[in-house]
Amino acid sequence: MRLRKDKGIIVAFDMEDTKFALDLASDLSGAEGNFAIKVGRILEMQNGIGILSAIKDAAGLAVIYDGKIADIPYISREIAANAYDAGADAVIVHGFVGSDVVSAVKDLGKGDVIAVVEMTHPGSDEFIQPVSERIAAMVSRVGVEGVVLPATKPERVKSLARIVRDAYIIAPGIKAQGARPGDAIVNGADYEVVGRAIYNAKQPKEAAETMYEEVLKRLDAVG
Ligand code: NUP
Repeated sequence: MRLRKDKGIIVAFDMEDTKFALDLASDLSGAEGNFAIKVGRILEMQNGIGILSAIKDAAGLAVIYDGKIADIPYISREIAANAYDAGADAVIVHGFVGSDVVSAVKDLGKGDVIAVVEMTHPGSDEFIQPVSERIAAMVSRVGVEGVVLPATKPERVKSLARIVRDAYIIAPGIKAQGARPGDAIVNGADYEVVGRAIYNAKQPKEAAETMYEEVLKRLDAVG
């Protein structure tokens, strides 16, 4: 299952409770909206990489493995191969490690590659932000399917979106990290990534649906 270049919400699964994760995955299969799921290291650590196919089967949605791969090409490729073989439709790899790493993962040809271009936290401005235009140009040259840009810095989404063009843009940082739903999408992102604001909500499925509606409303408002 491939992610389309489309507007939607990627629900970040960073909880530790596997049963809760699987229940939320099956709830999301019937949710109104365009959703995908991103599984991070925390949930993987509780279960092993087999959690990817379990979540995918329960949700029937595209699943992204957010291992933020940042090793030498050989190791990065092996990590990515394990994730794809376990059911990941896409893997997230850091761009700052260089074109040989991103190409090694891309050359597997097993699924989408999503490259981190710039991050959401303030510390990203220290070392990554000064070179993120170059990272964006490099990952575009390699031909990744997707990129991560920071919803917490909407003006960066806007300017980096011009560089990445064909790749779909996924943007974390909504609510728990301060961005408002829609901040990234109105500036050119395709998906907003939301973790805590959904899985810590009293009714997570409804929170996801509301988030999707809010984003579409903001898009409508800007025409
Ligand atoms: O720059 C990034 N910032 C970020 O928060 C790149 C990421 N991949 N993420 C991920 O998005 C982070 O690992 C987490 O899974 C999610 C944000 O979660 P939350 O702040 O909505 O809870």
